[in-house]
Amino acid sequence: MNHGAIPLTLGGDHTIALPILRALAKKHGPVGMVHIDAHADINDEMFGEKIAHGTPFRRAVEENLIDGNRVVQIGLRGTGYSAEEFDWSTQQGFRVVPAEECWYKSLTPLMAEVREKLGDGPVYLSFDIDGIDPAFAPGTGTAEIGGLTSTQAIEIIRGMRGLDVVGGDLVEVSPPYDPFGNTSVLAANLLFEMLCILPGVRYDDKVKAVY
Ligand SMILES: [Mn+2]
Repeated sequence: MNHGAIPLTLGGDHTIALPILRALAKKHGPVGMVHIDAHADINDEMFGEKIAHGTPFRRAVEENLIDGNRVVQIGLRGTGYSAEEFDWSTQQGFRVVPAEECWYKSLTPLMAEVREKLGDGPVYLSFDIDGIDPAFAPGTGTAEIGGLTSTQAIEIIRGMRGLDVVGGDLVEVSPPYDPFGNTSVLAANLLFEMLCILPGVRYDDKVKAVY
């Protein structure tokens, strides 16, 4: 951070987003965030723990690391949620986009809305691989059916080009659940896509090269 680097971090457990956001907020103040995930990760506690992979964004709001009015969560679903469970997020100003809102369509129009909501300020991108459907990304610990496609994932990341992205992560890839390595290949490609939308990176669509 002291040398002006933009962190792109690989996980592993989604808990890693919390210390990264702490460091970013020290430099930038509360940041906006695009969060792709099957789960909201806003639990107050998990198995009695305040810091776990289901709680980082509750802590991030409490510690004023993210600006709720500049947060969008995409792909939420899952068997463990009640209808009220997203009320806390919307009270913080989050735009919550459940997976159902993404089914059968391009996410390019949604990303126009996202860019408008996030505006000119600093933005963090937190990408949980389980936001994508297990058909494309089975190698994760808490797979949920009915998720995003790999092309929608690319649309989301490319749709962030032009935003002031100050950091990103790609988390919850779990090699023991990924015996054929296809989830890791997808994750690596999504990180490449992230690299291409960082401010100051020139990307040539035709030759697929980063300068
Ligand atoms: Mn997560």
